[in-house]
Amino acid sequence: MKNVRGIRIANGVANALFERRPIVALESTVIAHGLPKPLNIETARACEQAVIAEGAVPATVGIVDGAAVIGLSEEEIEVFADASVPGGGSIEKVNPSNLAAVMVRCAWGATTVAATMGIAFEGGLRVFSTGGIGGVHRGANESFDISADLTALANMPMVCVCAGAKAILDLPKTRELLETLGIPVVGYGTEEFPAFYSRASGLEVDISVATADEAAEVAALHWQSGGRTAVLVCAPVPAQFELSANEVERAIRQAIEEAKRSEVRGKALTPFLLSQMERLTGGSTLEANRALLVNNAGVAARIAKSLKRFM
Ligand code: PSU
Ligand code: MN
Repeated sequence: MKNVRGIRIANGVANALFERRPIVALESTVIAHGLPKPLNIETARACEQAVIAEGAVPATVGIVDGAAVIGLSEEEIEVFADASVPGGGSIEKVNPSNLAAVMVRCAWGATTVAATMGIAFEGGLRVFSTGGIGGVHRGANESFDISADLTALANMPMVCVCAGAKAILDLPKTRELLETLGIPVVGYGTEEFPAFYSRASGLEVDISVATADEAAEVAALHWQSGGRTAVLVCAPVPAQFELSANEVERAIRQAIEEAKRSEVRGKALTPFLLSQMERLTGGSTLEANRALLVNNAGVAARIAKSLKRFM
């Protein structure tokens, strides 16, 4: 293990960095707070395997005993999946605003898209894969709840592979903000901004690409021409796992009502809504969530390989 300013890079990842091999960063909030047991550990393993199968190195990121780790071990990933911190304590959801606080307390923390990207970028990684990014919540004009994921995407020149923004959000407002922040939105095998559980949203992408090489080329040109932001590569959920937009929308409205009744807001809102969606759809959102996470990890690995031509 190597220590870089509070960041610990696992040996396998450090070697890959040294040898300039492709690496894909993965987040841990989806493991600890996004998916139920035992699907969370199965999915975390499947994502790492999907990266390896494409010839890249997976690096799951999380806070372990106060250290920001790039490349969690299998045992550490199990702790995130089981919420079984050695010596007790819970696993906080960590975004950039509470990251240092969790590190100072020597606690464990599951990193969101935003926190994962920050740590991974600092460690020298340039490609990251998740399920759906956070964005502008419905009712944000009252609550001001806009995910720190968007701020991170605006500030980190990395490729972020996702299945669009989570459908529980206000997708048109999220799409507007991505444009405002100067973040290129690339459709991977789609002409539309995907809607997480379903493939279409009616919203535009800046460009549609068919291959990882094309996606890598868009990112390289963005950065070579003054872009300092992330490039958002959006791969729709595999067709056989797609849910109908109508079914999803009905469940989302109920889930949001439930959140209001239970007065859930802030960091707890996204995990709450995702678990309500599972309940309201009889678990079919979970199947879609798993499928898109694994698919994205493979796409990210291919892009990481291709990006090596430019770096
Ligand atoms: N994608 C998923 N499941 C998740 C998340 C993303 O398929 O649980 C997590 C990510 O970690 C993302 C976070 O960064 O939800 C967004 O939370 P918030 O809206 O509080 O910023
Ligand atoms: Mn929020």
